[in-house]
Amino acid sequence: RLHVSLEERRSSCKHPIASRLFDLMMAKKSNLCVAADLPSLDEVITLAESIGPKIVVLKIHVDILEDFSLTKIRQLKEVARAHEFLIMEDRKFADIANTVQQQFHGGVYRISEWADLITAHPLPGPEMITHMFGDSSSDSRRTCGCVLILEMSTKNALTNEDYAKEAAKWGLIASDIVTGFVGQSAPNSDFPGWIQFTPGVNSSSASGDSKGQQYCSPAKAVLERGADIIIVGRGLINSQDVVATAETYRTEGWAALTQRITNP
Ligand code: UP6
Repeated sequence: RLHVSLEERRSSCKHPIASRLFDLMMAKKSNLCVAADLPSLDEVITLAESIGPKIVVLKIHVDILEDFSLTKIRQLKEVARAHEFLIMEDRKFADIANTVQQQFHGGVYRISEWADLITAHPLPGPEMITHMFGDSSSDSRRTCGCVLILEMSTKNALTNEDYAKEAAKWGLIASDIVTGFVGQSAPNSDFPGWIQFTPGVNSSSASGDSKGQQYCSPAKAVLERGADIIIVGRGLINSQDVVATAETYRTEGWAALTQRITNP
């Protein structure tokens, strides 16, 4: 995967959302995902309108928004359509299938109605994922891709090498649903169609925050850790000029990805 061209990887992926993401990356010359961890959907929409052209994914946590409504999330969908990026709901599902099904499709948020990508912990086993997305006739199988959390960016995380390796195997079992993974390194058993998302990316000199988060630069994430998509949160949303900062992260991330592919 690491040194294969994006065109070739696109042809080996099994999910329409993964194909769309490869298309967006190539068209926008971007591998930037912004973590819009803001308190309101109004602010998320304003941010998305300004940085939309520079990103391929906007990642949100729907349960931290104080003004959530389906009307506003549809507005965000319109912005995503206009500026061509995907919306990832970072829900980190991790329960028995019967519960997760309800969290994904029901409740106030109705995540499956609008999310292009969701995150899930592999901890409960592969059945959680297959039941959550339903059988082959279910719409969610085509409209939403699952991103498995194989490794976390935090200090002392329990997601060690063995865990990530086992979890990657489960991902392959459900490879028509799993479009990629969140990780800090490339697992041996990944395949070209999978997309690696790496959070904990920040260009500042800080090695992390004061709460266990650990940071590395965009170049290190891509060249040393195997990131295809870099996830940047506070490094961008707290900056004075979010558009200029998005452009800097886009340029650095894309240059590193191009370098990795062309100079293995
Ligand atoms: N995130 C991580 N580490 C993980 C998984 N997810 O930081 O292992 C998510 C966080 C946050 C974003 O939930 O939304 O990525 C990182 O934000 P930051 O750049 O502001 O630290």
